[in-house]
Amino acid sequence: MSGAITVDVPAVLAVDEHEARQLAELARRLRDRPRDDPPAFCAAAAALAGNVPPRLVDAVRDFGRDGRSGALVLAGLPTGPVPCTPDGHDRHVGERCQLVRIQAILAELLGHLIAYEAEGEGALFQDIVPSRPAARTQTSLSSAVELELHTEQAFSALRPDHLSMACLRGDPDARTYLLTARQVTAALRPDEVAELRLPRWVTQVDESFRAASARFLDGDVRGPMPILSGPDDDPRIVLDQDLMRGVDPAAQRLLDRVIEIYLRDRRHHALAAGEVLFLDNQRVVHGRSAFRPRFDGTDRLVVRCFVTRDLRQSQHARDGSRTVASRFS
Ligand SMILES: O=C(O)CCC(=O)C(=O)O
Ligand SMILES: [Fe+2]
Repeated sequence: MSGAITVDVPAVLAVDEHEARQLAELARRLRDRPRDDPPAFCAAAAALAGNVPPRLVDAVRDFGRDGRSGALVLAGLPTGPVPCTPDGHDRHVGERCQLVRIQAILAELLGHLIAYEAEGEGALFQDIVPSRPAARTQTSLSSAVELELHTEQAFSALRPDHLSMACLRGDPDARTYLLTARQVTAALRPDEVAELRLPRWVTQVDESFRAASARFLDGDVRGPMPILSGPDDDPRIVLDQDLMRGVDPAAQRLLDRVIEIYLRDRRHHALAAGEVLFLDNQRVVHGRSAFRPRFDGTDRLVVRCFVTRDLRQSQHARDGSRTVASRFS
């Protein structure tokens, strides 16, 4: 056991009025539309990131350097006018909002925005909204069932380092669940931790990625891979409750044990309007509670984007754009 965890998960930083006004002004200066020319949009966002108030620069950069708390929330940000919540993710209403432009600028402080062909039609910003047909699926559009714990793109070597969710309209019942790798190691015996560091789990490719590509260069089943890796005092975790299986019954039992720890020890945050969450996809696994949408335009409206620390890693898969082609995922 490595002792109690003292860091709040997630850390919440309330932006003051002056900082909020400065960010709103930066968002106004980010005129490009993300879908017209994604690399130009990202370059403009990165240039504006130099003018973010220093306290927020420090918070975002510190989180990027040492993401052990797993998640950071900036609260009290201006949203600008918020459109009606659509009933699917193909309308791309979020990317036009002021809050999402602020999210883009902050994301470019943390690393580099990156998109995936199979996620939201390859757009940098994806509307995460409850959809009636997807209500019971294991996708971000679900609501009637709990979205089980996962690493974003556990199966892919090109998975994002961070993901971000900007909340335009909240739902107090929709709780984003978080469990850090350190919570896992703190709850297990040393021999169990050592076993989690062995390559004993295989992971299937997510359904949406399979739909987007006829053939994957890395095949349909990935691994065997370890669940934990990295330094003892700063472990990394890759896990997917839905898509990952142990290579034998003992490995499966250990995976089930981690899921029990998640159900017992997970922290949660219900995103509220004006909040931007950054989540460290190497150090924390996440999920979401079920909630009850009304499908009347007033449901939860969250905009998701992904960040990589090293754009070169995916250069071969992006063809000069910011979108990773599915067959490389
Ligand atoms: O909606 C949430 O809070 C989490 C959804 C999720 O896991 C995702 O979009 O990656
Ligand atoms: Fe997710």
